[in-house]
Amino acid sequence: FFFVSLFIVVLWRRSQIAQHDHEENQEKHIFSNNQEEYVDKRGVHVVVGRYIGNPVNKIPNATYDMINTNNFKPEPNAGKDGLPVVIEPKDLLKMQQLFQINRFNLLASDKIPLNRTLPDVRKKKCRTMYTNYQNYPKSSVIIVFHNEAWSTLFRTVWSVIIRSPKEILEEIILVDDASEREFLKEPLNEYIKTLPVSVKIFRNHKRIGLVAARLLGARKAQGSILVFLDAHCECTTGWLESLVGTIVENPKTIACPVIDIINDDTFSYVKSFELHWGAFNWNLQFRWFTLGGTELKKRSKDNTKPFMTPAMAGGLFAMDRKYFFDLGAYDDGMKVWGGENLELSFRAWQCGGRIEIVPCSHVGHLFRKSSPYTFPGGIGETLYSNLARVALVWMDEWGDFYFKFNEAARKIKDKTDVSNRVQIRKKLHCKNFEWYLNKIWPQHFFPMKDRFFGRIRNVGENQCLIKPLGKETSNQPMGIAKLNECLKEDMVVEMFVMTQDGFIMTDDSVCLDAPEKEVNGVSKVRIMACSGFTRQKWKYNKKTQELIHATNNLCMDISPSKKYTDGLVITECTGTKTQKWKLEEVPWH
Ligand code: LR7
Ligand code: MN
Repeated sequence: FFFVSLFIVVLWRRSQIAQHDHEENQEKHIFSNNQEEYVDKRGVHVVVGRYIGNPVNKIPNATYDMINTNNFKPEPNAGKDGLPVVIEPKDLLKMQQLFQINRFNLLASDKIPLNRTLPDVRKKKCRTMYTNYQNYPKSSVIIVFHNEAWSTLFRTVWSVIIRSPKEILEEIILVDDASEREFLKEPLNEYIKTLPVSVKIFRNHKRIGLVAARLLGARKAQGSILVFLDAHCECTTGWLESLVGTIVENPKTIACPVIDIINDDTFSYVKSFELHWGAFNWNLQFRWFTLGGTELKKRSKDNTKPFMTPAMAGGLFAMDRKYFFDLGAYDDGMKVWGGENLELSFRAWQCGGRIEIVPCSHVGHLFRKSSPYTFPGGIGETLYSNLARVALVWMDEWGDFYFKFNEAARKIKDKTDVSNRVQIRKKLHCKNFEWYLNKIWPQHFFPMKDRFFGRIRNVGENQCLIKPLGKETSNQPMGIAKLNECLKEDMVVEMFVMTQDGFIMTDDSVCLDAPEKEVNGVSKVRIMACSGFTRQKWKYNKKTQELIHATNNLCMDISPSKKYTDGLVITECTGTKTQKWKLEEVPWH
């Protein structure tokens, strides 16, 4: 019992860490004396402490003066060509103080010129594509922000200015979502007047959240293409032409750049994979996965061509303005942060549009390990109510599945009124979620009518298969398939899907995997990223209750050592009890 409860606590903590990424605000402490608050709960700032040997618990407070624009004196060569910024040892304490404010290395950011150079990270062929952009429609670039740092906000703006062809840039629209920092008020108004393109600012004096802020920006936009960016991005050469060019080909396309990484410690610009697409896990958290088979094949012919993605990250995309509104804009019932990316993704696909990633368009985004701002009303009332809206409007039975395993969203569900959005789904004659899963994301790992869903119980041990959790440690190697006490409650950790094709998979696209050929008599069974290869195929013999590996006809069994940590193996089928498995269906909707 102790072990089970410990396990549940660990699970609960993990979901807290995952979902409360955007934990309750600590910003109110920035200018206060509560120094304990300076240690990030996720240990993020140990990264900062690393520079001086060990984690620092007591860091003196940052003062407002330290982030005031008066102190913003960039060094001409810092961060040049996207290279990392080096902080001198004498500045390390100051660096740590400043890190807390926006949860990134503000000292490094403030050293880098607003118009720093970046490498052209595109495939060579991209340079010869989208060259007739003079004929393209014009774009309004919309950037919403809440208490953004000056240097990251205006490096975003400057990267748009320097690296967009001026013929197709209508304007840049800034939307201030009730920022409190003084330098974002009058000084910003004055500064944007000095910029060489039309930059407009609209302000909300009450916090309305990013969806409402983007909606405001979209309504004010004059360009016929809307381009949304987070307030801490950097665009590289060719980013805009290729996005707009993709929309010109098909105006019902939402075009997303490849999202590169601006490092939160050093501000180096790191090119990221072009072979990933976006989707989501059972918790409706956005995830990158390796491209699906058919898309991968199509790409092998021309890897500069835009490719479809089941979902988008949300912050960086371009879309025809008229189509944006025809498609139902955004769900204005969504608060503060989160969920809107999936809502728009489902709506686009289900209602006749498409989402593509454009490999010739690269934009960097500053990835942080935690969020610096408050969630007015609390995380439950914001993120989960947004996700509840997504599930209720778009996901049909899979919405029930989401609520079944997500208590926080389930609690809010009945208080959520989505009638206006359901109306849109009807009006646009949108397809259902089953169609979306089958046609747009056939590699998905959600339960289906024709799939087994539930527990996999070992008859001999009376224990259940679990999804391995957490980081690899010496006593719990990540990826080894293992058994655990079967839980009374239905918990995600024990839930598996088995497809008609014989793939046994669970959340986050992980599959039961064993080598095609025997290794020294026994082979370990692992839980690995689903690959679609035959080494991940299994057959279940209902009569004998054996789980048989498809390529070598060996049976899944507990380790001969019977040691818990040794995990499962495949071995000669002998009919022994530990080779018998019960597939226990669990209702999911
Ligand atoms: O209340 C708020 N008001 C705002 O104006 C909260 C946020 N914002 C602004 C904020 O200043 C920023 O410019 O909204 C923008 C996005 O907020 P972030 O940067 O804190 O979000 P994120 O980068 O952590 O989160 C991603 O998911 C969000 C879910 O709502 C949005 O869709 C973000 O746009 C999105 N960012 C990206 O997709 C960038 C690439 C990440 C990946 C993968
Ligand atoms: Mn962001």
